[in-house]
Amino acid sequence: MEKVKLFYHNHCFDGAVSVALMQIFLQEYYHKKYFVEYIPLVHAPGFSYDKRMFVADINVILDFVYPGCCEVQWWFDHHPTTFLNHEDRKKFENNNYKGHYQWSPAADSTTIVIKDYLNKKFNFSFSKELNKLIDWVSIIDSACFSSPEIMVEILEPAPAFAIILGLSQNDELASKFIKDLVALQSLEKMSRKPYWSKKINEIRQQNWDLIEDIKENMQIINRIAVINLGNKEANGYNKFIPYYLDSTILYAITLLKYENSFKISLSANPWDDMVINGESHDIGKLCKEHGGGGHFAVGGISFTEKKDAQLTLELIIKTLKEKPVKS
Ligand SMILES: [Mn+2]
Repeated sequence: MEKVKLFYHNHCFDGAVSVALMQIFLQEYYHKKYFVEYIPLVHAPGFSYDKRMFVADINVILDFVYPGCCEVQWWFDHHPTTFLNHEDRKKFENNNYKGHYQWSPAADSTTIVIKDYLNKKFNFSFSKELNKLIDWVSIIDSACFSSPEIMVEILEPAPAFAIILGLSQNDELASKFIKDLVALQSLEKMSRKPYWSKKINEIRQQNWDLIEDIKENMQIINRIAVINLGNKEANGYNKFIPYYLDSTILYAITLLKYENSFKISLSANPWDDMVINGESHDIGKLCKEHGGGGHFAVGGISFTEKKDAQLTLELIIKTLKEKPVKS
């Protein structure tokens, strides 16, 4: 039996679904059974591949860094940051690879890159249900939700599984998710299995508890929501809840407590016109000024001491109250 090794982006819904899609394609298109191994990868400073990783008959990398060596037959990604260095990028641009490689930085997910490529090159289509799943993955991976309800009420299986995979530190859980998705080819059917329905209920309950905590500890002044959860250890945070509770909030700043640290989570309301038009404060930039980082509408800063976190929180609130300056 041929051996397939599938490397993918860990703790990520897009990565895990991409692996399932690829396995479904290989099995159905080539009418074969494979010995399959799933290997999660995480971004870390100094990450690089080692040729000894790619000893299977078929080596696949999905939703992760460009491999830059000839032992990988399939590589699909959409991350703009996929190339580790300039030489790798040149190699790829000069078609210096053997195999099926596709990089689409404008795509909302790797699943859509896979779908389009397999359709064009092999005339292969996934089932209607899997295509619906690919749409969900794209919405979730690009955070283009029509409203905060989707990620707060978690009524649909896709956001539920996305949250479960994102929070889990357990690689076995991701492997089980992929295996079950390959077998059932339906998140709807998976969500009715006792193992997964229990997990889905747990994260829904956790979220309702968090909503209560936020309600009790949120103060809104000048459209800025200040949420102090610094007295209770966080069990995962959901940055959409403030906007779910009050859609007029423009910024939400939350103090979170973890086992050995504190964190400020800062975001701008992605459904507010000021944020959509880029007229709000640049959250990532603001966080960076205080030692953290992020994107235009969401960011975070970590601290070891609570008093430092509180001091920074006050400084940021002061800046948020001022009119943003265009840079
Ligand atoms: Mn992705």
